[in-house]
Amino acid sequence: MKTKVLALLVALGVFGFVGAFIWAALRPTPTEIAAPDGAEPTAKVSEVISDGLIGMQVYVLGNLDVLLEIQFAPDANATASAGMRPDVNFAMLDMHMDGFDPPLELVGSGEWRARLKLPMAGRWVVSAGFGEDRAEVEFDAR
Ligand SMILES: [Cu+2]
Repeated sequence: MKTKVLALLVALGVFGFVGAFIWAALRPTPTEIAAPDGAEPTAKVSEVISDGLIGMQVYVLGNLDVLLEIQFAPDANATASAGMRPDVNFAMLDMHMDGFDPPLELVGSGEWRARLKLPMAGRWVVSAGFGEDRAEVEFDAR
């Protein structure tokens, strides 16, 4: 009787172990937050700021969804490092609306990404950098 229970427990353990691997292989992958394949950014900028080179690409995806990609390559003598989160600000042009700083996801060394929904359509400007030292680019949101 004892061996039967033991055999059952071992069988369940093996089943669970194998099951975990099957689940790992079959589970749905998280929705890829990436630019549409081969799509050109709606707006982009590449600018030398005092700490290095900063690049931004804005993809307007429709339905007020926007994908922002940022790359920061610090100079050798920069005070900002590639792992330092840049300050980002989205603001509307010609409107007295509060700007906002979206959550950023670190996707690589000095590479950041934000996916967000803007509160309204129109002309926006996004800036990124460190303190007052930043690059900016305008785009139309729809
Ligand atoms: Cu507005």
